[in-house]
Amino acid sequence: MTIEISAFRWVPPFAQGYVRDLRVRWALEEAGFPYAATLIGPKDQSSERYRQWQPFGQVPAYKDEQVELFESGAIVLYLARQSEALAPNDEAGRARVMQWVIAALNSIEPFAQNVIRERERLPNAEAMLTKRLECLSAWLGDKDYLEGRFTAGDLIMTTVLRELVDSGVLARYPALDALRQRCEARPAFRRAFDAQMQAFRENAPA
Ligand SMILES: N[C@@H](CCC(=O)N[C@@H](CS)C(=O)NCC(=O)O)C(=O)O
Repeated sequence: MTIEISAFRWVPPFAQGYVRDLRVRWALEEAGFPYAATLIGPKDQSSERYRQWQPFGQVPAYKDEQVELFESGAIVLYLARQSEALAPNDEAGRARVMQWVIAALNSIEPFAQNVIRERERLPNAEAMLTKRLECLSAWLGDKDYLEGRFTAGDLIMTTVLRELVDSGVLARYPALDALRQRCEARPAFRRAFDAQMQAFRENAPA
């Protein structure tokens, strides 16, 4: 299998050793899978070609004969399915590994990033969000769903996008708002929403 990943050609010294392609390189080393790194710079990051591989213009991205992927967590989970060095090969064991990967990325990393952002006076959260939503909207284009058909990716993305409705931010991205509404119109969403609300109705404090 020929594996290619993207990484930066150069970053300032404070970031060296921390760029997120490290996660993928490390997983590949644990698994013993050889790979080649395509080194990119700022021009490549914003090219149409690279955005087809990594919609946010970031590193890392991954490709082999089967798949092109972005998001370090998704790439590591994909590799973990192929190597017992990274996860047990039973369904329950794999699910528990997935939970820790998502816990690191979702329950810990955002808060770590907030602290770092404050300390290093990085662009504020709204500026970052705007940048990401623009990229997400460009990726969606005129498709109905992120992968063309409804998937768990749309499900989770919708639960995030709907948090932005009241702030008015989402209205600035009509295609994303339409995605949200398309997903929220699904009968399964409605049933889930009603079930949650019913519990609240039944248990409202007197
Ligand atoms: N959630 C992404 C984050 C990727 C990411 O933040 N990559 C940074 C390097 S560590 C990057 O490419 N930054 C440049 C940019 O955002 O333009 C992942 O885990 O793959």
